[in-house]
Amino acid sequence: MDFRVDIAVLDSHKKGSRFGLTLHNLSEKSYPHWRLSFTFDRYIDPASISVGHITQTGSFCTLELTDSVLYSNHHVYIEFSILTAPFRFLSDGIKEAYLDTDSLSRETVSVSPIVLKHGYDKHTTVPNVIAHKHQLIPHPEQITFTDGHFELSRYSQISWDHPDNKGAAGWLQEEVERLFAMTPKSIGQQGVHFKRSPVLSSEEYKLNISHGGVIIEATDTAGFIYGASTLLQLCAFDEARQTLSVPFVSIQDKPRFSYRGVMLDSARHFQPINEIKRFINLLAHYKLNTFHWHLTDDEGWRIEIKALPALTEIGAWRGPDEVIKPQFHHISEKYGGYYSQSDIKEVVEFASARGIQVIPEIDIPGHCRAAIKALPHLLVDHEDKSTYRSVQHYTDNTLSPGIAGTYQFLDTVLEEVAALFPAPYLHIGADEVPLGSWVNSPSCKKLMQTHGYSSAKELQGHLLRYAEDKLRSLGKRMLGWEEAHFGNKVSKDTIIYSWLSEEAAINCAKMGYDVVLQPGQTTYLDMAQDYTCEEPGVDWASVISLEQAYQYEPLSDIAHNDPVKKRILGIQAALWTEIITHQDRLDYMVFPRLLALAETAWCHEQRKDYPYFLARLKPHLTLLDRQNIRYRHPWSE
Ligand code: TNX
Repeated sequence: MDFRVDIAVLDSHKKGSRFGLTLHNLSEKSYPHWRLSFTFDRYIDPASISVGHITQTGSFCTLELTDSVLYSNHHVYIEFSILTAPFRFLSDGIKEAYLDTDSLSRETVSVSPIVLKHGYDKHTTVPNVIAHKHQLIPHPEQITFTDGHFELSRYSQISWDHPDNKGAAGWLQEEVERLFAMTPKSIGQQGVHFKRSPVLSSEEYKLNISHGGVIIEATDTAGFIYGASTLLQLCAFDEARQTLSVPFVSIQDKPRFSYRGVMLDSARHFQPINEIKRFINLLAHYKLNTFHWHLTDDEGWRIEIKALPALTEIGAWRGPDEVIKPQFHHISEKYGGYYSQSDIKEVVEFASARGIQVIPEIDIPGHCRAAIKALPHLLVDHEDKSTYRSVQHYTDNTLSPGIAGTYQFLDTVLEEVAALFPAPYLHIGADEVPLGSWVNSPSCKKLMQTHGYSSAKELQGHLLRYAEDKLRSLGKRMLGWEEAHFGNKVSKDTIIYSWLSEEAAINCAKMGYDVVLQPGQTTYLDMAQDYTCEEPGVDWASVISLEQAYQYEPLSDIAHNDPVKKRILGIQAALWTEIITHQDRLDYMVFPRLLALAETAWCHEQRKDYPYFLARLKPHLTLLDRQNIRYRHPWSE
């Protein structure tokens, strides 16, 4: 490449760092007029730049210098500062860069790894363990092994006693084929029988393996899927004989929490539908029952809304020549994508066949930049002179509760989304509304006067109550991040997802809200996994090692008999995707930490044991290998 950018931390302390940036022109030509664009996660203090001028929208920065020729085989050097915590990881640096000049078409600029001042350099090791004879994750409630093995071959039969069990039986067959390249032919001999057992509760299952074969008992699809997923984990494949050997065992099993979720952000980076289905299929193996789909954010709108096509025509794409400028990665090209309504139906059906409900999230009133850019005629409050900057450095990402267009947008979007997803829930976001929003908007001031509101937070409550009523009329219960109760307007029907801390969850539970726990410090899979600077990830909430993920115990400070605990519906892991550029990176961040969290979601505290988990994980890795899951190896140096 003809151009290169180097960046180094010059000075760093708790509340800020200074950087030196060098742009090298390695070509034989000089450029009198040029502009460098690059992505950088933190907000650059505009007053701190040594020469020139930087503009920043989200992570997208553009640097311009007046009267500065970029001479052939020379460089330009600038300095700037941030006012936030020090950089610890190499991935904290400049992600990508390109150069615009008068005479050249856009040129990609290579980016050298950042030179850190206080990078992490402490590698932690996972204790070595002896592999256990079985690799079951999550661990079943009751399990008794007896001597002997049953053999499954391609002549085994998978049968069922009720048409409703057929889906799970089909899934087992598909997974045997996918994992072991072996197709049970359903021709005649004894094998696996799916038996309906109405005495069991929802999601509960029994698995019995003896001389007579395998019997899976359950009362609903989820229970049968869990029985089948346990069976798959018990299979030892004999390559030479092309058989699966399963030990004689008797298992009775049911979940600890009724809500066991994973949130995936498809807005910051987009995952094609086949990756979404692969991900959902894996959730079924770990007995997780909810896929929370974060479909909209500042950086992209990912769900087709037929009545508002601009949302995806404009809002689903970003790039140097698009309405929405590049962010994070893939910056010199048009990047994005969206799920058509038929894609969504396909995903919902796929998930439901695996006992998984899909809950969509439409994030309002903050995190709405893509929608606002796509529908300015509806969503821009032209008189609003408020100034704010969101956590992710946007100054124009908040819906206005003071204009009619906002309500028209909400009605249309919520009606279409509610009709697409059968789950009785819809997540409305409500997180991180920037301070300062709406305070200089005449229409918002008027709304405040009409209702006697005294703070802008009440406007957020006003809008969310509208959304809640609308959702109720559509037969849905509203879910929201912990800020959803701000302004004290939504009803106690709303379910709160706490993410900032456990205290927030306790407070909300005490106020009478049902809560789902998703604390950043233990369940955020975009957090780095170790204290070394090469580790991908962020650390604003914490570094989360496998052990920390495993040891998470929801509301551990509260007594078991405290009624507040009854308000906890369950736990959820979250994958925000600012740094998840492709599937291998997703795998690396998710596995095996998700297995640790899945065990907490399924197993009671008394049955959890980290060394025992590791002993099961060790042989389990072979199963991940079989599926080409690019997990972070717990024992590799
Ligand atoms: C906080 S958790 C966010 C997300 C970011 C995430 C990055 C929450 C409700 N908001 O918008 O992607 O941090 O870790």
